[in-house]
Amino acid sequence: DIVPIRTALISVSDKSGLVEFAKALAARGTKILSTGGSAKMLREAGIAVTEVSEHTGFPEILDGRVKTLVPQVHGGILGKRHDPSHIAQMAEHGIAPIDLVAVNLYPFEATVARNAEFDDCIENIDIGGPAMIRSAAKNHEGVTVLTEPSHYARVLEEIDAHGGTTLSTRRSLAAAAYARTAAYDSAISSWFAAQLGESYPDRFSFSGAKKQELRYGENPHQSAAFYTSSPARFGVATATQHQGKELSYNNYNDTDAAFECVAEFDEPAVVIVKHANPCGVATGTSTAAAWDLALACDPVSAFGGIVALNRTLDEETATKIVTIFTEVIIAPDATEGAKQVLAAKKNLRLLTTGGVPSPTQEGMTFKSLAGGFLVQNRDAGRVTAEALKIVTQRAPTAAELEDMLFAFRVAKHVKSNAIVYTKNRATIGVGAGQMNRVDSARIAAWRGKEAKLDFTGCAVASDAFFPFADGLEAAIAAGASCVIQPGGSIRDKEVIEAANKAGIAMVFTNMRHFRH
Ligand code: 93A
Repeated sequence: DIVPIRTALISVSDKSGLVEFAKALAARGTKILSTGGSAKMLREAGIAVTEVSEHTGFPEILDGRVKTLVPQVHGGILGKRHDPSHIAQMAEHGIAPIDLVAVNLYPFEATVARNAEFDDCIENIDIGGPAMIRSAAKNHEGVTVLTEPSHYARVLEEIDAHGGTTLSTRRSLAAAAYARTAAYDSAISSWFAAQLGESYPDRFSFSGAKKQELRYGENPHQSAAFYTSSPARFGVATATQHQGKELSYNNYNDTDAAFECVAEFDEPAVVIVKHANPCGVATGTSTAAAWDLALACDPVSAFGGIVALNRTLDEETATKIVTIFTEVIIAPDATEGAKQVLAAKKNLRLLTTGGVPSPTQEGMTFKSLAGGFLVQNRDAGRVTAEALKIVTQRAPTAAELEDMLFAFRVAKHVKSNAIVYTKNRATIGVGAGQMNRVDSARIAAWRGKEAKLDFTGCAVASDAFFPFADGLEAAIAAGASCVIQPGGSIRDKEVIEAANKAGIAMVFTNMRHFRH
């Protein structure tokens, strides 16, 4: 099953390693066919090369849009090497076999990443390249296909060892080839959907570039990797790591949750996350002030947590954070002073993202199921003061309104059932991931009171409506004076009556934020 490489077709946009590879092939007696730019580079390096246009007798036309889309190329790649009829037809039409195809594609993803104009992106959609890659991969029985520079050394080693490539290598390269063209087309379709101004779950296709192989997954016996996808969003995908060991799967998940939550706030804010749930969120006049309040919410859980800031990490805040064991700090940027403070903590990881993402940016999220995955638009919903409907006899004060909106924004980032108590734009109790709302209301208050926090006159947010009055009553018993919740339960009347009876203010958002 060894196939010697007599003729190779080289057409690459990423020209790294190209000259060395072609030189090595030529030295082993391979005839090299190549397209315009690739041929020019090889010729300048003193390598004997035949232009594809010369080989086919057909010039590159339409500004290079048609270079290799001709029968001499595709017939040469696709013809079966051991089929007498194919051999006869190739001879009849003067088509010579091509044994190796080294093609990498127009840099569509990189063009999108640099925010190029629409027409520029369109021009960078490669047609001939994927066609050759797919042809060569289909006919891997007789053809070797290389789709990235890292494949060059592997193939050369095999040629030296066996005088050609083995079937198992050709099959493995064919699989890599189809993975590449699939990812390429997905990148194009995702970009196209985004150009239309909306994201469409009904035509979702995942395209990701592997950013990092992870040490393991959620548990040590699972393997894992981090893929990034477009369009870009400030966060773990754009982050630069300044110190500490590699982030793990769980670190990435938690760090993402923390940064997405902190991005909700306009004023300086700090979020501390444990197991993808915030255990302390606060805003303040500075991030240092916000840190104190966020930590006070639940200092027990904050141990070994992930800290996110929506401002540049400064020295004062860094000095405070390092007093407790912290896994990761993520911020748009960090001052030199802050970096120096963290440098003493070798295991603490610092990530800077270059910016804060917009909470209302469109995008997709997905969740895997056995045998498939669910796709939806990301929760870009954002309740404003104007959208609130006061449903109780007592109207909230301006300060209560502010606190309620803050609480509801936090609740959006807490696993359901979510109940969030806040005071002065800082959380004082977070109830997450319970199977009923009344337990969430009780647990959050119990936790806050363990931390010696005063609940009198606090605000409470619920991510979804109270199905019964009991959850609300638990919040009132804890000390809440105002409540923000979506409303919409068939028992809303009972719930409103319980609020009126206690003399508290309640507003409906008409938007819920489940996060399961
Ligand atoms: O414009 S294309 O879609 N039409 C083609 O016929 C074609 N043939 C090769 N793009 C085509 N290519 C691509 O050109 C290759 O995939 C490669 O990325 C690039 C190499 O061009 P050059 O050798 O001129 O730099």
